[in-house]
Amino acid sequence: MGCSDWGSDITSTTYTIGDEHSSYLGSAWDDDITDANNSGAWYSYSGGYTTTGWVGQDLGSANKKRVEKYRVCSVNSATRTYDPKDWTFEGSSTGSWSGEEVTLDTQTNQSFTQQEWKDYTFDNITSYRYYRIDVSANNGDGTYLIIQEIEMFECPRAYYFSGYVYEQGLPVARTLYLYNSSDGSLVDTTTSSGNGYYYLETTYSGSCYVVCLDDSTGEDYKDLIIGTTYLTEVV
Ligand SMILES: [Ca+2]
Ligand SMILES: [Ca+2]
Repeated sequence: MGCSDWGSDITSTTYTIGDEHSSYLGSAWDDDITDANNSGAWYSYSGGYTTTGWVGQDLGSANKKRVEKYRVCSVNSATRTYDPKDWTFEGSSTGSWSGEEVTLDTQTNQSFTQQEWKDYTFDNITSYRYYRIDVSANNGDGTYLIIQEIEMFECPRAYYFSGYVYEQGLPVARTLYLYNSSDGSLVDTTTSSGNGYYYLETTYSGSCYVVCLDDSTGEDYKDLIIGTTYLTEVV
């Protein structure tokens, strides 16, 4: 996807999760892209060094992010067989990684030069608490899978839906509901009082059905035409 300004890396050593050697905890996120051997690089480990594995972030329940880009920096070593070759980048709401996770990006046959950053972007409309990169193959080494650094980014943009509702009586509290027009799932909601113009800022991008309800009566308002598809717009 395109984004005019990706903002800052959202990752942190304090959020780290995954299979890694205890000497290298958090080293995928520590901003150290130089030191390959003394905890500046992530080594996949599960009881012993492994040539496949995963590392990720638990951002916390109050800090979910809508990631649409990540970057991978190869280890600062002359040996290129350590590098990841095939992987998926996944988001999850539970962190159980038992099948509920969503694959957001898939890469195969990737190769790097020494200490090289590579950027990967994709479309994602959901904010997740958990993200990970799950590597299924390295570039041929029989012992190690090493990644020097990973970063993740949100596109700091907002979308909005706006609509006019005619008020027949005194202003009352009302709620706007946005539904995904493809699968009918509720994607956003907001409560507002007063009459006239309603404005809902949302992270949902795309087409939607919108319903506006009077909270006291449950009455819907036909000036937002029920069954009509609307589009959210970039602010
Ligand atoms: Ca970082
Ligand atoms: Ca690092």
